Amino acid sequence: MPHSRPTLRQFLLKEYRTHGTEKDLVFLLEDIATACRVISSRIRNGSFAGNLGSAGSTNVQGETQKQLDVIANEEFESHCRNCSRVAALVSEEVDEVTWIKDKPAVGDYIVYFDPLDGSSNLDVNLSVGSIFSIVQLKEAIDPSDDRSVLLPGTEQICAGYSIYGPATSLVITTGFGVHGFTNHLGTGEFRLVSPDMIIPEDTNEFAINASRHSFWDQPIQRYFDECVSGPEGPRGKSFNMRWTASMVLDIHRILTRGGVFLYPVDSANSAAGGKLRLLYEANPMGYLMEQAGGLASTGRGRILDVVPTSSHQRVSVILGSKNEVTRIEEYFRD
Ligand code: AHM
Ligand code: MG
Repeated sequence: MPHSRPTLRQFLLKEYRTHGTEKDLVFLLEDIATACRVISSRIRNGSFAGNLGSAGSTNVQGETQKQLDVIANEEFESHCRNCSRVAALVSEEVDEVTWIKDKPAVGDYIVYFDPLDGSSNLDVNLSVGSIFSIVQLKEAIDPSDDRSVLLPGTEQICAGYSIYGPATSLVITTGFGVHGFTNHLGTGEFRLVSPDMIIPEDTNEFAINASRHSFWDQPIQRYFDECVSGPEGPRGKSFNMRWTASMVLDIHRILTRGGVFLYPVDSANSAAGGKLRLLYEANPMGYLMEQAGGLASTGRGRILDVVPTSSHQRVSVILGSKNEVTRIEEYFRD
């Protein structure tokens, strides 16, 4: 019965009482949840509203923006602005930092987000999602300098994602485990369905875009080749492979049943630094992975320790079940 499951508000107020989660963070998370509900509805009705196609513009990464990329960005931004503690927004879809406060102070929040991840899947009616990360300022920063928002993933106090799939889900951490909610259509509430999500340490499933095999570094080729060599190969077992081209979905599957996700730097994307963005894709997913007992690595070190040098910086991403990520890191050391 849906009513036996705590709503997002009930859950967050419990976190406020037991862990001292700030009230303003509770309000901000509720506003983000509302943005996700609205984005979900806009996507479901996209064909009727005629907004599934291209927006006719490109973002700072040089990618063609979908109309729904732009719509999702507007929804995220307007709902985050409700919170009086939000000092700045960093979005995949906006070149510059969006400064909201002219005097960002200690305790204020910066929200980093990818409003519509995997949007190339929209035209073929496959699931997409939103990813977000929240950092709390430990000191006042200068809003005239966009580099002020370049803080490492270790500074995150909250991260999460939403999935617009058969159901609309919201998965969050505020540093006390990872918790999954599903939007209940009857009440309109996000309700807790997966408390304390934990990633199995071992797995026989991996996710990678195998069409890039010829571009990969040797450690990634070795890992992949061993996984597909079956019970007679060095791993002594069969592996399954899944790739949705939507990071939120691949990560959600891994959080649910284990696995490892790889989007490494390779010879074809190294000039850009990789494919996935550090501040609003790798860091939030890395934080969630660690909170669920998994690992998040570049192959050569912890993702959360990477010191950012630009807002839209890309990074090598390997995350998921602990023993697989550790193995891949060993291959890099070899
Ligand atoms: P996006 O933020 O522009 O949608 O790009 C990120 C997406 C990830 O969701 C996904 O893992 C990856 O790009 C897919 O890349 P590829 O098309 O190379 O498979
Ligand atoms: Mg993305």
